[in-house]
Amino acid sequence: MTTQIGDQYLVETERTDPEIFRLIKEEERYQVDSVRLIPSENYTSRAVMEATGSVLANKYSEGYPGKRYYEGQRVVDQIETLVQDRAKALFGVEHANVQPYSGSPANLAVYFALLQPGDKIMGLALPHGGHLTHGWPVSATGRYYTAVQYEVDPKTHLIDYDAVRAMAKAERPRIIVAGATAYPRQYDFAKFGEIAREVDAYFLADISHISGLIVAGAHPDPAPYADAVMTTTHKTLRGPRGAMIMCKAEHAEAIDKAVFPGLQGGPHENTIAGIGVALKEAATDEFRAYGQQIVVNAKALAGELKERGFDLITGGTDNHLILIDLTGKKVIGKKAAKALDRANIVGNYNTIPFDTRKPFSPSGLRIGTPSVTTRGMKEDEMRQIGRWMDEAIAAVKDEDALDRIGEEVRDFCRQYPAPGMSVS
Ligand code: DSN
Repeated sequence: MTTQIGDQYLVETERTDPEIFRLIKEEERYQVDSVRLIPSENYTSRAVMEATGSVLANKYSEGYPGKRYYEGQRVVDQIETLVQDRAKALFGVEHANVQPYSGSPANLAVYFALLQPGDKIMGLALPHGGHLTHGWPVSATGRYYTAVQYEVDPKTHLIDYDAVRAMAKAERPRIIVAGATAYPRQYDFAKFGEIAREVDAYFLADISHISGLIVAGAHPDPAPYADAVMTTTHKTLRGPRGAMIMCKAEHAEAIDKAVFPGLQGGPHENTIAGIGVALKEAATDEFRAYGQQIVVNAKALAGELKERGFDLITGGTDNHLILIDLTGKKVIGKKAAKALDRANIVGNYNTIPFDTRKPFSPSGLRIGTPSVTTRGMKEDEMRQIGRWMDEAIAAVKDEDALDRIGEEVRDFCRQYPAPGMSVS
């Protein structure tokens, strides 16, 4: 493991804390040498990492630009305003709050802003691809609000908009949430907006997984229909770990008050600066091509897996994500995920709709193409990855075979630079 010439990254960490340095470098090596298929992960640019690790980590800035509770904000105010402006321009929204620490607190902030405790949230059920914070019972969002959960269609595994409409009419939720963590198809945001208006509910679009695709024009945009749009910033958008809430001007004050002082203290201005750098990158033609290629790659990988007899939920994908039902392969999701990891292919075990197994050992495997696309891999590489996945899952108990595949995968990965990484 060597540090490249001119690379000052972690030099001081190496000197003062060799243990942490060694572990970070080990993780860096792992990220370079593996095919990373977790659909919610990515590689940020070095510029994003630098901004996130900058002197801005030294600041406390409770409040908002022009209205802070601390002095010393003459520079920070300019940074946060610039990042807000970039978010508004990129997503075509009237207001952007760039302070949420991550997606879960951001969703909670939306509910805190727009609902009263006990009001009804209607979101996609977690085992059907939804998120904990869309009202699942173990989440605060399911404890402090009343939650009803729609499901996907039992046969097609697609969102059934007639069923969503019927549930909305019967349940009269105060807010309807669209968005998921394991749904491989596009959302009809116009229809969600229409249904929400029919029952006088707010509409929250949680675009965390797909915000980079939306920016790239590879997925329809919810902004014209939604009261609030929440995205994490580290998935397809390729920024640091954080989140943003975007909304119509009429909700701006309520959203801002909900984030601070409602739920959070001082914003992480270093992360906000990193988000700003990512938003600038996302406004380029290069990023547009990247977002389109994520989907092309997901389709290519899905095609290869289908040819090899894998059963894909909904039969394929039209976004960045593939959900595999491994029942027919007679391997449980967790065993497959662990075997793949040994072979340097990293995905995650996941429930599938109507899973008969428990969430900690479900029938499915969730993969996606944002990270491999960032490394410049295209359709041929996706087909190769599909072949290795098939081999590794067939060899689930054969450690020697998995290690041999792992070596091939490592050699392959080293041909594709991982942004921001300094190991060589
Ligand atoms: N944990 C994220 C994911 O992996 O999809 C969602 O919060």
